[in-house]
Amino acid sequence: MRFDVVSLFPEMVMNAAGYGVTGKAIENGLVDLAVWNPRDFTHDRHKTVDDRPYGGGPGMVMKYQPLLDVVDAAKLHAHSVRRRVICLSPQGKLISQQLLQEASTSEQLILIAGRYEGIDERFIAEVCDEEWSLGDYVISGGELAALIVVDAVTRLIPGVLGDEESAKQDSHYDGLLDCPHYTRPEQSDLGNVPGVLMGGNHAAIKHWRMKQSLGRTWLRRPDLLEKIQLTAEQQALLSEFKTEVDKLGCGNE
Ligand code: 4GX
Repeated sequence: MRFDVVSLFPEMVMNAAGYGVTGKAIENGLVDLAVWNPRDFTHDRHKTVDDRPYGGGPGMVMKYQPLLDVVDAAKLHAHSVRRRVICLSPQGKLISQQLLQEASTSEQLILIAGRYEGIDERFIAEVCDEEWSLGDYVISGGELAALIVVDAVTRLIPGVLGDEESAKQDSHYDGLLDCPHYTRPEQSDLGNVPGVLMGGNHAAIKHWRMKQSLGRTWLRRPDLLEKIQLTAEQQALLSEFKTEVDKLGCGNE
């Protein structure tokens, strides 16, 4: 996988991606990351990347010419077939694990991180394949959104996560929230670790974790349950969870 991020703040993207899982994946050559600054693709003395909006109003709009040239350069650099140009903006499609899963089969993702009030619409309409959004809130630039895409997609590339930490174990992989996790000490002022996790009965632990995942999803994100088809076993575990909540007023034992 090759990521090409287009940003007026290349160091912000490069630095943040250098940590942890993404940093290791880049180091090991499992993903390539390049950041392109549209300012390097301007032709005027002042390296102008923005201009006043037609029709008036506050703020500035990113000019399309430097962006167009920067995307052409990123395309030439990789000449891949399975390539997508994605603009990050609040007007976009909501980013989900499923959307990222599909994107992870691409060879090259060109991510446009805009600043200011936005980008000349002609660039978005004619050059970008898709527009993606983090959610219904506004941040100051597309860099953090692009970094989230780079991070979440990198986790899905085979070989990036070890077998142990495989993306299959992540919350949202199967459309459910994650189960609770515990580590030492076994007993503390904050409470005790659920007994089943201490017993070494792997089948019982697996069932408990699935029941917790189902239960938490039912309690916190019932909208997610409506999107998936539960197996008969999962339905039984969720019923058990609901009965326990009724009896104990909580779903934790
Ligand atoms: N999910 N922003 C982008 C500038 C902009 C506006 C329109 C292109 C078109 C955001 C989000 C987000 C703020 C980043 C506006 N660029 N990005 N920026 N929510 O709020 O992705």
